[in-house]
Amino acid sequence: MNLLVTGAAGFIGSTYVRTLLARHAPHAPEAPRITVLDKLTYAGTLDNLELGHPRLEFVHGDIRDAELVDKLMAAADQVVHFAAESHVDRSITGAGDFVLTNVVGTQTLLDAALRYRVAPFVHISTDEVYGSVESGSATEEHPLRPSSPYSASKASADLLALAYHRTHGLDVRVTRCSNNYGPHQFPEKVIPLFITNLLDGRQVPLYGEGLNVRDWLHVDDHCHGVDLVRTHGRPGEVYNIGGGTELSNRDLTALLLKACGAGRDRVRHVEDRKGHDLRYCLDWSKARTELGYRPRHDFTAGLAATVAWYREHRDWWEPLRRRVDGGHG
Ligand code: NAD
Ligand code: TDX
Repeated sequence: MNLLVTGAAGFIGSTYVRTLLARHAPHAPEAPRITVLDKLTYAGTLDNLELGHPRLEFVHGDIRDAELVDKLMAAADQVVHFAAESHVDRSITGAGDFVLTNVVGTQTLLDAALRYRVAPFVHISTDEVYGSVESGSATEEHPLRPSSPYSASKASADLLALAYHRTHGLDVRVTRCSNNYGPHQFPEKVIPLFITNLLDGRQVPLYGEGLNVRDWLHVDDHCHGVDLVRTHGRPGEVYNIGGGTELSNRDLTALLLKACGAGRDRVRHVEDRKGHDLRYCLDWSKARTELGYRPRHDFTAGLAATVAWYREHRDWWEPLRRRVDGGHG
């Protein structure tokens, strides 16, 4: 079986690929062969991938390159599509790449998948498509009310993917997950940004009052959920994948300060994010009842292990910080 995985030089995609490769012996004949397509934007790094693995091929390219995508899709049996511009703050200062990669790139992949009837096509969407959920939790039927250019581009891609199922009968499956954390996350997202700042003796920029709430999901649990959808999900269906640990940014920051042995003086209150969603919260009972999904990682232990990973892997994150520094204090 040939699996095409897009965006797997990034955080979640690379974790997914490492997990799949580790499941079998390197030369096991029944194990999937994986082709990664990644453009290596600022967010992608080959350090995330085991390049010498006999069942892994890396292709450097853009998901909008229709000729390249056609060639790869012709050789693929299944697709898991992670590639995206993924950072909300960047979409506020410039939305162009978000529309090009997240919308046009997804459509380019869907068109090619349709030509070769590649199935399933698992599309990785996000809880942000529902917009802020001020109370209760969003089921898969909740209206889509994205707030940022990022989430609007992800909602567009998500709806396009579902349209290829309704119009063409393509076996598309969509996952919408909550905020991921864990090793290998690019140090612009709140958890790795705050950890690496604290390890470097800097302050952490907390937006507004720090009262916004996120539901934290360990990246390994997310990858487990994605694979359940790939192997046991139903065509045309959406699956929410939640983490079960709701925290305000203020409370999260307090945990990170403690884990890094830093005091409250290291918090700098900065201007709030424009259009900042107050809260995300998913109802993931569909994934639980249909697929047997449940998050397995305890947040306290998972966060401690994540802090330890960043402590021990300066060689991984220092070059990435240099790519983006100037924007973060
Ligand atoms: P990431 O930014 O770490 O990685 C994205 C990868 O996509 C990078 O390797 C980048 O080089 C690649 N890429 C970007 N544009 C490309 C293009 N045009 N062609 C080919 N490759 C391209 O992102 P992530 O955090 O790993 O997120 C993966 C997916 O999960 C995204 O679709 C994101 O929207 C979704 N998601 C992420 C989270 C989260 O908490 N990180 C939560 C919900 C959903
Ligand atoms: O410097 C910061 N200070 C701060 O207070 C940053 C970067 C963030 N924050 C706050 C904003 C959010 O309320 O922390 C919270 C989390 O922010 P991000 O890490 O940027 O994540 P979020 O905006 O919630 O989006 C993430 O989850 C959903 C991913 O980046 C998306 O790709 C995913 O779709």
